[in-house]
Amino acid sequence: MTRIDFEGVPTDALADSEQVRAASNCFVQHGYAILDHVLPEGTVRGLHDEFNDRYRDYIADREPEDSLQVGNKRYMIPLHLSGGLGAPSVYANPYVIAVVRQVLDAKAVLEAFGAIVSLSGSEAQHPHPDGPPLFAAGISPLLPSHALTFALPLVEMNDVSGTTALWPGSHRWQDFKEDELPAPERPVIPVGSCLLWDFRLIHSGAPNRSDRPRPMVYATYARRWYQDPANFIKAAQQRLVFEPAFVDSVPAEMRPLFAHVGGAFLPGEPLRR
Ligand SMILES: O=C(O)CCC(=O)C(=O)O
Repeated sequence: MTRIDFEGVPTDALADSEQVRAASNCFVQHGYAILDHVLPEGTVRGLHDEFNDRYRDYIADREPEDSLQVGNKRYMIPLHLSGGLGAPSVYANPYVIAVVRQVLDAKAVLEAFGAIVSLSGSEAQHPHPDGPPLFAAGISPLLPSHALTFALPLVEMNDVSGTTALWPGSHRWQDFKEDELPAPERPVIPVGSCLLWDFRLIHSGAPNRSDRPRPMVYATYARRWYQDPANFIKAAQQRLVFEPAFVDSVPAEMRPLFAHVGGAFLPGEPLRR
């Protein structure tokens, strides 16, 4: 599997860097990108502690009203955009955003933010894409990406804790039969690395055979006109959770990520008429 190492890569002029170009090419061609060293290991260990502390009520085999069960012993929960988990280095990591802006659009938005918790003993998910085809199954695989999932594991993802199994290239498939799929790729994602996959890519959370939960922070980045139609199906689920004061803390160059939010930080550009 292709991996791109961002250790020590300066964050200015990232769009022109060979690393961002390589990650974007891999994403467009294979439907995924693995980015190593996007955050220091110690920072992510701190995020894990914070998660265990702030979200301890969610680390259980039950579905709270604001959460969604996404498999056996596996839950998608909202994360409040505050504290370390809500820091710009997480929701707007410069390396990740540089790739997002190349593979989606310079005006891509943060559509949803939360965590997926795979509890000890969770079973494999059914292989799935994150959303239905755009327009039609014949057209969707031909199009550029419209949305992607960012996954930042808070513990190493491997054969024991479980990883996200991927079927590279499947974002270009018109259809698939679960029982005819080839063997997937099962990347090890160390603490401090992350995984991006196209919303159309077939993937599956692998079983957690360890004795502890395996949480991952996730974000959905999307073209501004797209709203995930599949993963927010309960009234109490919220895509983004933040206090009004959060708005002022968003770095200016990251404000376009919130351009779709009610009372948007940035107006859209008017059409020339
Ligand atoms: O748990 C994982 O590794 C992936 C979860 C996932 O793909 C999903 O819930 O859609």
